[in-house]
Amino acid sequence: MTITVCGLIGSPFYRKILTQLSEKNIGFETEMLNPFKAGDEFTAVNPARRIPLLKDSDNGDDWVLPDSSAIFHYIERKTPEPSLLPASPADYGRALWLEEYADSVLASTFGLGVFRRVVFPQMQGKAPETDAALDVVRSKLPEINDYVEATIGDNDWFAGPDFSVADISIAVQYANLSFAGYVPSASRWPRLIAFMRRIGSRDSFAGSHMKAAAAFANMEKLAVDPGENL
Ligand SMILES: N[C@@H](CCC(=O)N[C@@H](CS)C(=O)NCC(=O)O)C(=O)O
Repeated sequence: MTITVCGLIGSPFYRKILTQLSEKNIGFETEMLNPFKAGDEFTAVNPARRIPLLKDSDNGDDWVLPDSSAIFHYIERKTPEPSLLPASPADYGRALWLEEYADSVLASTFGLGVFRRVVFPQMQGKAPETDAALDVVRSKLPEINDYVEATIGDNDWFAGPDFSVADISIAVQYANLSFAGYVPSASRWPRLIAFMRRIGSRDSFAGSHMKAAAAFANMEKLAVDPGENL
C-alpha cells in the first residue's frame, strides 16, 4: 500500500490528514500540489480545485479522493485503530459537528479573513493587508474564541475523553492564525490556549505544524497590542 497526500504544507486541511496518518502510524508519501497553479488535470479529478487529494495504490493508479473530510473518514474506515472517532454516539455526533464547524466557519474566517490577507500578498512580494486582517481579528474572532472556549470547557479534548478528529480539525485552523501572527489571549481564553499546548505536545501534530511554521518564518506578522486582550 502506498498512500500519497497531495497538497501544500500551509494548508490546514492538508495538515489535518498528515496529523491523522501520523497519529495512526500509517506510512505515507507527499506530493506537492498547488491548487492555484495546477492545470486542467486537477479540475478533472477535483472540480472544486481544492487540496488535499489522496492517492492510495491499493485502489489502483487512477483512484483519487478529494476533500479532507472524505479522506479522513476513508482512512478511519480502512485503518480503524487507533480510532480518531469517538465510540459513543453522542461524542461521535459532536466530533462530526466540530469537524464541520472548523472546516467551514473557522476556515473561512481564519483562512480567508486573516491568513490569506497576511501571507498571500507577501508570497507575491507585496505588503500584507494588515488592517483588513486586524479588522477580522477584532470583529469576528472573539465570538468564535468564546464558543470554542465554552465548548472544550474543563475537558482535555473537544469530543469525549479521547483525542479525535474534532481536536485535529480545530487545531490546524488555529495554527494558520498563528502563522499570520495572531494567537488568542491566554488570559481571556485559557482553555483554548491550554488545548493548543496539549495538542502541540503530540508529535503527530507538531511535526507538520513546525514544517509549516518554518515556511512562514520570514514573513511579516500581525502585531496585536496586548492591551486589546484579543
Ligand atoms: N472542504 C475542503 C476544503 C479544502 C480547501 O479549501 N483547501 C484550500 C487550501 S487550504 C484550497 O485548496 N484552496 C484553493 C482555492 O481556494 O482555490 C477540504 O476539507 O478539503
